[in-house]
Parts: sequence; C-alpha cells; structure tokens
Amino acid sequence: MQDAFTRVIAQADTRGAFLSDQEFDRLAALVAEGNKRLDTVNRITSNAAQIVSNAARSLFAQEPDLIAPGGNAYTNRRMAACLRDMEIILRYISYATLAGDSSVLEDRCLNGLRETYIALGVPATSVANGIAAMKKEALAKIMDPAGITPGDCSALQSEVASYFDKAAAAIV
Ligand code: PEB
Repeated sequence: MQDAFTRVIAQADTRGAFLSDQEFDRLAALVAEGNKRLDTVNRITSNAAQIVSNAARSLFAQEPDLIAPGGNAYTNRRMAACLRDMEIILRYISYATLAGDSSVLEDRCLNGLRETYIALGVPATSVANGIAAMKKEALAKIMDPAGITPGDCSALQSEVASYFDKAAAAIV
C-alpha cells in the first residue's frame, strides 16, 4: 500500500536520486491543497450510508430483476451482502482519496474481486452499475458548495471519479 508521498519516494530511491523539481512541486501542491482533500474524504465518510442507499435504490430501479425472485439481490441475505459490498468499495475509495493513490483500493479490495464475483455468480456488470451510481451520489456530496469555503475542486473531482471508474473497470 502506498500514498502519494511514499510512491514518489520509492521511485526516487529506485533511481538513487533526490526528488526532481517536478516531483517536489507535485507534492508541495498536494500539501497546499490538503484541506480540500480532507474535506472531500469527510464528505464521503459522513455521507457513506446515504451514498450507498441512494445508489442501491437507483441500481434496483434501473435493474428491477436483481430484486425479483431469482435475482442476485433477492432475499434479505443477498440484499445485505450487496449493500455491504457497495459500502466496502466506497470505503476503499475514501482511503485512496485520502492517500492520493489508488494502491490501497487495488491491493486490498479489487485484487481478485472479479474472480470472486464470477465464482459466486454475482453479476459484475450490475455491481459496476452500482459503483457508477455511487460515483454520481458521492460527487454530488463532494461538490455541494453549501457550508464550505468555495474553491476549485476540479482536480480532486476527477481524481475521485477515477477511483470509482477503476473499481468498476476492475470487475467487468
Ligand atoms: C466481496 N461479495 C460477496 C462475497 C464476497 C464479496 C467475498 C461472498 C461472501 C459473502 O457473501 O459474504 N467481500 C466483498 C468485497 C470485499 C470482501 C467487495 C473487499 C475487500 O472482502 N448482488 C447483486 C448486486 C451486487 C450483489 C449487483 C451491488 O445483485 C452483491 C451489489 N455480493 C453480492 C451478493 C452476494 C455477495 C457476496 C448478493 C451474496 C451472493 C450469494 O451468496 O449468493
């Protein structure tokens, strides 16, 4: 597991060199913009239950077969597993956002998930649609201007979006 800092350090160490100006500037910007990142993680964390339940509602509205008899989210046991999976994925995305690096998401959540879903018969495309729905819900919370100092969060917005996209792409 790496973060934005350890990744740059490991790369510099492999070259046996001090940080390049470019590397240094990127990390300096990360520090300078750090409050935006913390606010972003806080917005995901404190709204996690709502992000998951709203996303699940829109997934089941789009794909009602999932909750009909024979569907993969039919019965409370499977519904609970489904909501739990969405929450786990969102949690790892919040860690990746804090770290500024996707390795925690890749190593601890996505590694082998595709194979797990194949083995279980869970429809991965539907999980990917659920992740896309969470992305929409989470970005709406993150970009909500209410109660926060206004600023340019476009870079963070696309970074967070890329973690959701990575998770969806890893399982289909
Ligand atoms: C991954 N999900 C399920 C299982 C595992 C995971 C390991 C099997 C064990 C169990 O049931 O608990 N666990 C999960 C995860 C990590 C982990 C992400 C990462 C670290 O450790 N069914 C649907 C929807 C979708 C869904 C499309 C969006 O119809 C999910 C939610 N996952 C789902 C369901 C099951 C499951 C298990 C329904 C239960 C499948 C079954 O038992 O038939």
